[in-house]
Amino acid sequence: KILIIGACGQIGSELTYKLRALYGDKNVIASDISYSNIDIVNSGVFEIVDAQDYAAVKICVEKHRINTVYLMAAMLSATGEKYPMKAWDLNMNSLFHVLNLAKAKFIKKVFWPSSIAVFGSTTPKENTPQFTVMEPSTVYGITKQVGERWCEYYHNKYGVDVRSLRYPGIISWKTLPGGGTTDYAVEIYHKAITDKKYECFLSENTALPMMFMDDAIKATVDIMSANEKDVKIRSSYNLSGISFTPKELAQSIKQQMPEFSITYKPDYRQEIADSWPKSIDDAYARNDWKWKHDFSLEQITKEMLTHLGEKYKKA
Ligand code: VAH
Repeated sequence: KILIIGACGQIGSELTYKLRALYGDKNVIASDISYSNIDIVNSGVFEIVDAQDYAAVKICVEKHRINTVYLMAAMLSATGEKYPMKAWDLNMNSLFHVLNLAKAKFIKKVFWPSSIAVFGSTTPKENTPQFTVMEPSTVYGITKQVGERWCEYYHNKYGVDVRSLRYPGIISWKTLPGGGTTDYAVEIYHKAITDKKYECFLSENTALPMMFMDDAIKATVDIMSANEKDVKIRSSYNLSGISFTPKELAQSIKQQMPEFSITYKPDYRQEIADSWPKSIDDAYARNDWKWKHDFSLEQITKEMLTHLGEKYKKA
């Protein structure tokens, strides 16, 4: 059976829906620190689990006979800069607990998300390679960089089957993201529907690697169902979909909503975004386990405006 830790979050919630559809509701246990996503809580087996409490995680694993854990709980880049030690504690303690449960053979397989935030301002910014200089300048990026090293260590030293992806910014409509720097690319669609205008907290030419949620979920399911020997990189795989600037994103919205307008008011998140790559080279993922993305910016904008339009009409 599968346990998703952080199932109420932006990615965790959509992973829960997808994995339940693939493996059956009863075989996927959703858990989080609170009942913060009522749809997830009410749509299947749900447990309150504090990812920083080893005993709590172990009890849930044993109670439900879990063999695979998706650890999706984390504090993201923007919030992590406000609470550095909380970000370090949550992101690292939760990872150690799951890796140690795998080392002790309580679970067989682990998915742990890394991020393009592992890269810093000394990393080549265009088509950032899989192996390159990584000097992250955010606490979140530091936790992802060191988490990758620990995943690789537990795999090489103890044979733990842990698999990881360096997610870019992820765009989705079902669940709001929390505390990320790329969240502007989600907020903008909500504001386009409700206000027909958006004040962007990044400058207009800030290019960032992005991906539609369906592509991120596909990559996650694909790497977790790949043959163990095909997952050659056990730190974390570069993963890419598309890249765009807030200006290009606003243009794609204007094509479908001519009355939409955008203004720019960069805040403390600009410095975070400026330290990240503009685009990512994910050739290793494409070669090792046949990754490829599907959604273009135009398709993402169509999906987002259609679904959010319906969502707000019902609200
Ligand atoms: C963040 N959405 O903004 C996350 C992600 C690459 C960005 O790690 O912090």
